[in-house]
Amino acid sequence: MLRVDKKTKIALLRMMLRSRLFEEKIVSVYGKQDMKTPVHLYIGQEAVAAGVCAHLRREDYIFSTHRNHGHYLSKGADMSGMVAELYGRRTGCAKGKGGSMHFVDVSCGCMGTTSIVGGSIPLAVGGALAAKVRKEDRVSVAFFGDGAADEGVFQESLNFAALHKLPAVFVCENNYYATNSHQDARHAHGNIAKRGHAFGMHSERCDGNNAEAVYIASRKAVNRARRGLGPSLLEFSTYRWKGHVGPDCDYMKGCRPKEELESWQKKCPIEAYKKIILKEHILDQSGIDAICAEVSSEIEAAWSAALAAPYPAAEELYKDVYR
Ligand SMILES: Cc1ncc(C[n+]2csc(CCOP(=O)(O)OP(=O)(O)O)c2C)c(N)n1
Ligand SMILES: [Mg+2]
Repeated sequence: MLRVDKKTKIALLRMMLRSRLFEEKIVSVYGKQDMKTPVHLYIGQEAVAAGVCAHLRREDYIFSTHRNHGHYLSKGADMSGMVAELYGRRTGCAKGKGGSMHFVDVSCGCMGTTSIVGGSIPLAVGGALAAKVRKEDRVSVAFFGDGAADEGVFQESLNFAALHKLPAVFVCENNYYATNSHQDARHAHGNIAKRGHAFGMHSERCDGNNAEAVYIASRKAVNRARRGLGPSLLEFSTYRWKGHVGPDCDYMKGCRPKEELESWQKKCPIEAYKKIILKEHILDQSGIDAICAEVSSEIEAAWSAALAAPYPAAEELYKDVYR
């Protein structure tokens, strides 16, 4: 395995902690019911966003899904704009009119998210095609779930990107469920990465709860895209801890076995990585605590600013929206 340097290790841990603590804050306040947007939480999957986005430059594009918070934070989107959007405030990244599923921050390549399952995939292909046509040095990444691999547009997009050798990276986060439907009930073959081989594309499947494994697989895919070698398909095996939507766990509703959730919680990407960081003497416990404290104050500041911000004015209701 290629080595990961010390600075990158700390950056990966910080990124994962930002996603985790941000969403734990959502969980802690959601019951107050003043955050009206539905939220699809990413808790448990943080290593994927951190490991992929660690290779992306500000001008690279990402296109994301309903489960987007970790992707946006890892790509460098402004946290205050995200929190304000969750509360429907005018200072939100979509001016308070989109909510969690419609984050956008074009200034850092966060090109938008779509709640249409599979929608991020052709959009990222469009971003990659634009970069190629305009001769811009940009990589375009599509994040999507195993459920999106059910859609015909997934196959069509892989084919088009491979045919035109586009600088795209397809990142499938296989958390084994599309809402409450297990992959075994939907896919004739469980290996999604293999579908990339049908289009002659570099494809890899790896442990999505291992931040460094994600980092190393993504490095190859992003470098290939930058060097004009065409697109890659990466499948990361992972698991979401919360229900499909909302702050609660869903095993008590019979959506999946409690033991399954517990076995994945034992493989927490953040706890596993903290152990490595400590074992390799990259940081000691006080160093890790200091990162948590910094991230927590960033979160508190973003929350205070959002709650103090105004709602959009009534006369802005139809501005910036399609109707
Ligand atoms: C085209 C389309 N079909 C169905 C839905 C309803 N829906 C929303 S999320 C979801 C499951 C998506 O599963 P997956 O792609 O694996 O992402 P995950 O929620 O696991 O992150 C479904 C079926 C939708 N939004 N769009
Ligand atoms: Mg899924």
